[in-house]
Amino acid sequence: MHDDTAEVRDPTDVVDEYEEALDSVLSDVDAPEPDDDGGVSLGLPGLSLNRRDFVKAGVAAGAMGAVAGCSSLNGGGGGQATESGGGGVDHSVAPGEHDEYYGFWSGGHSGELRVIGIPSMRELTRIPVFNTDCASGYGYTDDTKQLLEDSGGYSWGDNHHPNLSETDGDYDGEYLYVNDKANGRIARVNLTYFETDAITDVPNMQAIHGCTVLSPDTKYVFGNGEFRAPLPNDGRDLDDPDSYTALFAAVDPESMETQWQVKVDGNLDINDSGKEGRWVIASAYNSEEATSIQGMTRDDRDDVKAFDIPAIEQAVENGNYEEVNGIPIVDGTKESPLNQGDRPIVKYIPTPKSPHCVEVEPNGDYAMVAGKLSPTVTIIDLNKLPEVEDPADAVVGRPRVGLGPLHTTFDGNGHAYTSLFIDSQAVKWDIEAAVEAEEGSEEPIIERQDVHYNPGHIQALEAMTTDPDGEWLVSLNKLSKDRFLPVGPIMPDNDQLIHIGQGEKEMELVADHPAYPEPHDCVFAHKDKIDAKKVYDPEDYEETYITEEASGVERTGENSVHVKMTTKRSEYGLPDFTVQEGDEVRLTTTNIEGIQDIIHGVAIPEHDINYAVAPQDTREVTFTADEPGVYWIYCTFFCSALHLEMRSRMLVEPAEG
Ligand code: K7E
Ligand code: CUA
Repeated sequence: MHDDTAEVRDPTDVVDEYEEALDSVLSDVDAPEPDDDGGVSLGLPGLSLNRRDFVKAGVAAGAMGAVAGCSSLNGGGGGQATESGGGGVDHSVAPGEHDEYYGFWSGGHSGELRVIGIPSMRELTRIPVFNTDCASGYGYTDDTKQLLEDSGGYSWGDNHHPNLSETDGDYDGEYLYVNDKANGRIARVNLTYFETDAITDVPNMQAIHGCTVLSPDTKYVFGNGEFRAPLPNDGRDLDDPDSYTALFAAVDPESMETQWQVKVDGNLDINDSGKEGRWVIASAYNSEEATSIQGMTRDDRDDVKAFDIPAIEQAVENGNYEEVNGIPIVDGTKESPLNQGDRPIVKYIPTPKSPHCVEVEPNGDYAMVAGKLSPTVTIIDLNKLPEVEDPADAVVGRPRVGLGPLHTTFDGNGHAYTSLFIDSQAVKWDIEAAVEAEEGSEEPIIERQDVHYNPGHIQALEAMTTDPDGEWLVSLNKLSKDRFLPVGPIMPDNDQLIHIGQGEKEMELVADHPAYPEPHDCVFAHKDKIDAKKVYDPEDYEETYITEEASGVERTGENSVHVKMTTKRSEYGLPDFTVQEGDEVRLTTTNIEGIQDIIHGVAIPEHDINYAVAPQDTREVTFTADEPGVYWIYCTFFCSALHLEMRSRMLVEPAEG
């Protein structure tokens, strides 16, 4: 397949080109204010960082695999970079002991969630969400197959932002909600059984990126439309980007039905809820409404959107919407009549530059917007937001944190920690000091910790609640490069565990944790907040519980049979059963064991079937027995000393004639 005529480019040229492109779009400390004539004035005088040198070194470290830390790049002051190697604090959990926290990691385009114990970083389980999983049987059993089918029938999803359901601003351990960026879906995971129990394909939206629940009581789950598209997207306006639309969607957390959507100017990246049930703040990077990278990065400011949820609800109630595909769509664009009065439904806050993330700090006073292409974090005062006539006046601080700020997290003691993608650092800063300080000041910076390399999200324990626990922080780094044994060209990501104490200490890098591509975000809950069941409660599912006596084959039609059988150590309720060639076989299996962790599997060779049945659980598969012959059914969970002997036979009789 090698094309000899293809030009192989010098990697150095590629880096130089990238460096130049990045340099041209990175904005200065404070993005220039737009002039009246639409031009731009100069940025803050007196704060002329030699950005080019800065960028060069950062890019070299990123693109060329240089392994040196980036501390030398930050001579500019504002906090000493720390190079620590896991010497002091012990994160190990002794054999047989439990972790203190559950960590729920999104798996990105693997489509799954991963459950990781903190502080040990041990992987406890995986929860299939948008993918299929033959160990659990997710996507193989009838109900889970139906779930994936009903939500679009896609074989994969790209999950980014896990959110735990809240009551009174604290995790209630009921559900986890996560988005599928690829197909515009939101899924719900039941934390009693650690299973996906609902997926909704949100109408009118192609990609949902930001996903958050409304604090403090999970009234809605919100999805941010990142890609602008025609509305409806049915072949109209194909190459007319000006008429494309980005939507913000509210989904009911119980029914999982979309309640309403809001049309906005520009696009929507990531979002977070204030703590009082009024504001949801969303970042954006394409106020230019462009379709090319040059266009999307042209302007030095993009509009962060503040959605006033009760005001939007009022508009819906008043019938102030158009309906598209059955969903009320409220007009939240700048020119909308709903944005002209004294209670606009969406406030637009110009923010430098292509800002990536929004995180609301634990008190609910400030939303932190990381600048991405601006080396700053913009602090929006949510208490001022209702009063100010010009939403820009709600901006109360803008510390300069470093290059490529993406995400921010909190220790609950007045500190923020921001990830710097280009600088490869976690930077700790003082929130009140940043509000006090001049715009662009580095004074609020307390400390910098090198990470390896190029962090995206950064999360501290329970940072999204009103009462974070501090102690540990995880930096989810996109690149690991030389940190692990090479495993071919696709290396794992690197989730690094950093000890932060209660914010009084220096950050200390404690552990590297390779992660299969590509986690984006994670969320942590204290173990006491999650009440996972150890065996199934038959009350919780609809299938009929099968007893040993009820095991048998029932002909339900000319070409259909219902096979019922139990599982226990170490036999199936039926040693064999007979069906006819061409029969549609509905196989219902109940695991009659009542003991934790005694799982049995049901694998049927050459029929593409395998699934797990947990204690007291009942599962069902329906398939066609289309080839006559003998098929051994065997158990796929090593359940006992007689596990290999745990087998049954399906005898498929040839059709007559
Ligand atoms: Cu920054 Cu999808 Cu939250 Cu990835 S997103 S990093
Ligand atoms: Cu049952 Cu192995």
